[in-house]
Amino acid sequence: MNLISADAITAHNEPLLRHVRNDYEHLGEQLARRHIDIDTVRQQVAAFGVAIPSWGVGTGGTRFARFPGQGEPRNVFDKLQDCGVIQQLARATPTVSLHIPWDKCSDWSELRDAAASAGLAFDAMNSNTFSDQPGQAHSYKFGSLTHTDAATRAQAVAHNLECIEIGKALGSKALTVWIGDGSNFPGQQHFRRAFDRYLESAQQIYAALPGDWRMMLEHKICEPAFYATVIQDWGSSFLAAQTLGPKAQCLVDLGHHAPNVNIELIVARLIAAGKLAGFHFNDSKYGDDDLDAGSVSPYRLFLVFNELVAAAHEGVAFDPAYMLDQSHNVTDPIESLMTSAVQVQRSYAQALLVDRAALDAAQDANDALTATHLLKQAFQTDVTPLLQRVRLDAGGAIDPVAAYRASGYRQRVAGERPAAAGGGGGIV
Ligand code: LRH
Ligand code: MN
Ligand code: MN
Repeated sequence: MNLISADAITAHNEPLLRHVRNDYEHLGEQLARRHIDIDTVRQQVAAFGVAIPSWGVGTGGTRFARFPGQGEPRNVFDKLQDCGVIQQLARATPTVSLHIPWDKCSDWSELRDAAASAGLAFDAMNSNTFSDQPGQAHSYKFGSLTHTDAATRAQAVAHNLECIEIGKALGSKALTVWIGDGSNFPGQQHFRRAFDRYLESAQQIYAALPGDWRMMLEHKICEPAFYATVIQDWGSSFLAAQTLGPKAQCLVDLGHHAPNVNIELIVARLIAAGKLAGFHFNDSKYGDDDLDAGSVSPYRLFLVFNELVAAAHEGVAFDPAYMLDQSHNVTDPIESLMTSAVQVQRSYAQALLVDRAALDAAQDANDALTATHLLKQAFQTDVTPLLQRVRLDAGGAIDPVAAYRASGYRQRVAGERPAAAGGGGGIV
């Protein structure tokens, strides 16, 4: 695949090597004073990866307008190439998550080979029953898995089964199901019946899951249903996951909650119940804004990772799937995705620095101030040199965005890919 040359990355890194070495050594000294071994933390961070959503490499939009950038990917192969560049430079995103039918292609084994040649594998499959596709027999205007009409529900179930089949061909191990079903008027929908229909449909999908697959149920407070959404919160998601069985778990998209909801507490509850499927990382100020991870509330992202690291530290067995889910409306998506992947990695690294024994002691002693200071101490540690070292060791760029800009990749693909149409609304 036509990515960025290894020589270009080396040339970018060369003048910065000395700084990274010195800064890393200095950070190592600081951490040693806190009885933390920097190399151990580095190895843990190096083993961490977050998936790229295939739809994230195209410029996003709102329902008002979309302003495409240069060299927009034309198809799933172009998307994979862009994902390959992200992984090549930032080295934190070894997998890609596909959305069907947006990413449909005629030869899945060709796609699998293309991914391998870009150094990528496939993460969870995402189904789409929130918009109608050309030629579709039944409309999802009034719902999909929960529709009052049995034939529409059957069509939505069949689509999910097709996603599982495609995922099997690609080596995926999970299906993420998010539905927009709900209502826009009080009285429009019978709440309990709609949920029952959801369970009945979801059970059929669950029954088709291979033994080593997971079904990840993604909740969202509102949009497109602005009065009531069937799977609107982690409570509904949890009830459904419990009913379906052990392979069904709850996926937390950070933007899918009301402002001020304590997401890290939800994460803790789901871990305790053995029902945390994983994450869609993004940030928000108002709702499902799909802003870049950590761009508004990096401390909240850290607090989510603090729950994950605490649980792992305490020996809880769980295996969350990590993915970015963002809409890049005003930036080059490749730059945003690299920056966000590094931000997620940063939050993980910071959470690894929390003094767990001291925190346990402060909690037991009801010493609120010391407890919160311990979290702040970890969060306020600048782990940049550690992250740079992780990238360097893996063959990536010390400064991914600078290396990307210097490579001229966007200008190059703009010459190969015709300009995309802008105009009307749409989420991707
Ligand atoms: C819904 C959502 C869900 C979809 C994606 C495009 O808002 O977060 O994950 O699959 O956006
Ligand atoms: Mn999502
Ligand atoms: Mn969303």
